[in-house]
Amino acid sequence: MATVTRRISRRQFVKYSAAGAAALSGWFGPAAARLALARPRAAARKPVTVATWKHGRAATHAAWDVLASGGRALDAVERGANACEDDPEIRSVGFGGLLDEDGRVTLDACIMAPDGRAGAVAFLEGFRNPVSVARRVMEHTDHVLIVGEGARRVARAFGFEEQDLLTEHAREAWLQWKLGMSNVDDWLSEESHDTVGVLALDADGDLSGACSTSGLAFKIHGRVGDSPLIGAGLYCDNRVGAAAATGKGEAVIKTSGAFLVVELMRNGAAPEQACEQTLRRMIEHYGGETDFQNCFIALDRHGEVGAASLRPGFEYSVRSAGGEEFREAVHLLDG
Ligand code: SD4
Repeated sequence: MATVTRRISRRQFVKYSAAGAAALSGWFGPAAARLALARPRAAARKPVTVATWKHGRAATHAAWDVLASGGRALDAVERGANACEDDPEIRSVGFGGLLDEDGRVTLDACIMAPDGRAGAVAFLEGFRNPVSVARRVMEHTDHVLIVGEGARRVARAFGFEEQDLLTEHAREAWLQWKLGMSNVDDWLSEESHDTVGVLALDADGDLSGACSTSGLAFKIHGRVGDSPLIGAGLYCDNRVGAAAATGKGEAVIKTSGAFLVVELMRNGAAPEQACEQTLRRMIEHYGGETDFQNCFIALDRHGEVGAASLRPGFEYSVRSAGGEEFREAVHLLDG
């Protein structure tokens, strides 16, 4: 096998012009806030659940079973995330998740409850339901985030079954990636956009969220993205709303993505607008130009759902008493 020299990518980002900068800063000014308040709002509803991507359908189905029988949002989001984690065909979450550069499945996840409690695990190996381990961290410790071997110990202590999460598909994809590397390549992870973020509002009006991923495919061993970070990949405030991210985690971390979405909703933005404005902040952070995909879903306390992505192609699944819907999010950039 070829020797791979690892260097971090030195992609250059185009500097934006003074005019562009002025326009970007205008997006966040008072005018934008007034616009947000003036826009007509979609009819609200509860209970309701929303999840990222087409495979979020597995999540919203499982979450809806809980909500429709009067269950709590917290149980709904855990069950929803578990449905994706258990499915080997969903290749960036749980069992069957894509590998890191060393050929290992390492999982990140978090969960947040209506009362503000949160739990998370990162760089977890050998357990297919990291969201449930995160829930144990939340409910049985006074910590928020436990990583690596420590997270494995928590999983073992709570009786989760240890297993090999490697599937043939994931192994083949990793071998292909390895063969395609040369020793003059910069290190680049592949962008796989399959993180599942699940949000739910239950019949009592309580909100919760969960997020689960194997992270970017072929990432550097030990790399952790946004998905287990409260405020980045997920945030939930029962008085306002909840939000989750998918896409390039580094960009989400640098903009405190999910937290910003919720804060914008707190200031009057509708869920879709809050997602859009957060993505604009991300574009601004990257000097006006991005070469990756990022997406947010949001759910406010009235049951209004919204989403937005940097680029086309982000679909998400919504489930309520009105039935099941797939929607394609509005996008800010072409191609
Ligand atoms: C990460 N945000 O680890 C995750 C990857 C992702 O859809 O969302 N994929 O950066």
